[in-house]
Amino acid sequence: MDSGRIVWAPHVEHGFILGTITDIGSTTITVQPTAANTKAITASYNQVFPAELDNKKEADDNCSLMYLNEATLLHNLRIRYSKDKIYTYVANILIAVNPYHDVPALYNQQQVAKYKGKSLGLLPPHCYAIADKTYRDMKVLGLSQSIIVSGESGAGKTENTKFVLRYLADNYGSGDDIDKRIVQANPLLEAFGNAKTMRNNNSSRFGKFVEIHFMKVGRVVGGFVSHYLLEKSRIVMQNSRERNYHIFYRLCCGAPLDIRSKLQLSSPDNFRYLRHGCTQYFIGDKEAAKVKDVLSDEEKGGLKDILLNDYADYTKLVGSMKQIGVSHDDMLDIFQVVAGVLHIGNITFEEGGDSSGGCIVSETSAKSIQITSQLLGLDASALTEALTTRSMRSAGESNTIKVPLKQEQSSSAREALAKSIYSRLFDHVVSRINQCIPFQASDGFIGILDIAGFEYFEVNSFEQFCINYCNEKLQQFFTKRVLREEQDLYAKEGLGLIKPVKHIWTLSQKTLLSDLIESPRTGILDILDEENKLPTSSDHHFTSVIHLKHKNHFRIAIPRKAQLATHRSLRDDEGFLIRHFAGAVCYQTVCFFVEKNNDALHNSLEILVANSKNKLVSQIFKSSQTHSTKGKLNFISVGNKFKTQLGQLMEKLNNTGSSFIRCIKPNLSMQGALFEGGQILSQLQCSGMVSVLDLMQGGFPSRAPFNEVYSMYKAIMPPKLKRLDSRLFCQALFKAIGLDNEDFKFGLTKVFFRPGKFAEFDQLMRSDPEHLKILIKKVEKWLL
Ligand code: AOV
Ligand code: MG
Repeated sequence: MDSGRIVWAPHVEHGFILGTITDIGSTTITVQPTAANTKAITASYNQVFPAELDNKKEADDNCSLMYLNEATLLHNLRIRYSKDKIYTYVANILIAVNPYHDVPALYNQQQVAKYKGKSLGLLPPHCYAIADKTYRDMKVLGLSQSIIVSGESGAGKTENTKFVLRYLADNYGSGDDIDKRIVQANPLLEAFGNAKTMRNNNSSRFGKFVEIHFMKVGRVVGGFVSHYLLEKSRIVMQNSRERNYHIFYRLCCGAPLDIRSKLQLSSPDNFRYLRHGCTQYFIGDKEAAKVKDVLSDEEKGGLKDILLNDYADYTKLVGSMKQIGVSHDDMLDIFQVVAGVLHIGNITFEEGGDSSGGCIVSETSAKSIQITSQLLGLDASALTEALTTRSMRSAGESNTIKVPLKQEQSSSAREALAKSIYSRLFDHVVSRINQCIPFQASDGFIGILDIAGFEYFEVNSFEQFCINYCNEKLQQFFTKRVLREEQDLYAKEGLGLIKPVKHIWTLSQKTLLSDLIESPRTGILDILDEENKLPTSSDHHFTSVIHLKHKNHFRIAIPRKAQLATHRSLRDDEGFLIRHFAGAVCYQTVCFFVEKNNDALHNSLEILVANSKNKLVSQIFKSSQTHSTKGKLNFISVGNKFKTQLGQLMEKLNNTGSSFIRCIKPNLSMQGALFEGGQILSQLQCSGMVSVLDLMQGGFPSRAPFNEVYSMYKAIMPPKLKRLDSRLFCQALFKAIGLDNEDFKFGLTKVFFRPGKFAEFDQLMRSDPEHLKILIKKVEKWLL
């Protein structure tokens, strides 16, 4: 890189900005930005990247740019985004930038039809193209396929998942009910598993893998949904600008009067589990008009969808349930349990006043005990007892004694009960959906994984630990597959065995997973389980054990003050820091890390609900197996269950062909046409896209089809050369001008370049007229 060259220099807000090199030091480069009134930027060598000569140039596939680096990738996305071209490829990986407004032209029926049967790359990049590729691969190779959709909250994973499902059902459906059912399962899943958060008005609070199964003839026969890690804390508590799961508001605001009165439902303001969160919801036409008038424009911005939909969505939900084949009675049974959960939340406790230190149910919530018991098929006094006492078996004695609970213990028993019922109800809803899309036999499937990407918040707890653990596994898989794809492409193009490999970070990921997280006994998951089983478990003790067992591991550290964005600094036994592939994350353990790993209710509650007279309630509790540990709480490990599920998922992924959709959130304010370069760049880094570029650098990352090269330069070439077909044209040209054989390779359809060599070649071709004349002479001579 010489002085005067146009480059991309790092910039916090925009990611990179364009400028000219003004000074080259021993370790740094100084760049004067092209934009007026902008100060010079001095950055280290590896932060400054060569820019394309034509900075308006965009490419469907980043690999056809002359310079393949994170800056040109970001810029390509930026230009395309401004034209509503939200999809872009990097080789076979699809990047999707959330447009935050409807782009009907992208998803209409003509588009669905257009992509059918077309090879990747023939048409503009699209999730339909990926869907069709997986379908054709499944048929031709006889191998099931998976599509892994990832990205941070609000990036568009769920929307893209739905587009893909609908595409497959529309183009390759059996034409009967089953296609519609697979598509209609989504509103049901979203009603129970999605909520408004600060990042996304319709945020999925669970992960899912949806399989569509096909017969040999290539028609849909059925489907299967697996789900992961529903966020349970939301059921009892939400941030003041977030909401609980949609279903609660839909029932309170949208259900017809007879259902609402049967379930004793009224305005969300009357329920403790709803009123602490964001209280805006849609009640009905008249009330909605009122709410809309009261809200400021800013508030309306974020809430518009929600305001308009709560009421209507109830009707849509009922329609979906009917369409997938859930009977009216089954639906009411489910709604009854949802209402029961809301009423549990209204049970409050106060000090008992006697010497036992125990508490009693507050007088004001006596009615809530009644309603809850009635809705959930429980005996009111048994419920009261189970919430205010705990059965203990003292050592050496066979009979159990009742120990009174303190007020806060009863409150936490109540929250545990609500969370447990709702999360098991969610399991039930998913299995109900699976019953509605059954299949006897299948010859293969396409599975779509919609799961939250890497998370890094101010305070990170068990939930982030699980999701980042999962992303660590997916990233490892991603790397492996991208490498393989590169090698496959080279083989297909006849280039022979080339290793585009940088093995280093695949290896270090492996050690993170196998040493730190998954290993038996010493891995974090097992240390955590051991802690849960102790008679007096504590977050502090758990944290100390982790630091003790992994003292010298380079991937883990004691969180130092400077590394924390938290409000207060952490002590050594209050957290641990893990260096993930996407960056270091500090996990704070003192926010119920250990408790969150336990899925079991205490014994009395467990027995109570398992014997409920409400069939659905007893059914959802019968299926779970708890194992009691001496005198202590029952324990069901959330972490190890997730590890097992993840293991099964990885096995499925390993046995299928795979495609990747990387979703990108363009800005934090959820609005269209706003491209915040800095934070998009960090998403590209976290999603492993930047590493993919690095990885490709080891091979031949820039590639251009022969006919592209032909049309780029034919105008300046002698007629003789122009008569050759495009491949021969390229060969003649390259040989004649004496390019170094190491710098490029000829495939069957494309020429492949070493990093930066395509650009050098292009510069050569476009250099001054005198030089060009010499070049043409050379070519003519060679042709003779
Ligand atoms: P997510 O699944 O990635 O977040 P969503 O798929 O729910 O994100 O997208 C968030 C919102 O962005 C949607 O509700 C739409 O309003 C909008 N959106 C996304 N993609 C498109 C698109 N292709 N066209 C139009 N609008 C779009 V989370 O579930 O929070 O991680 O947990
Ligand atoms: Mg989602």
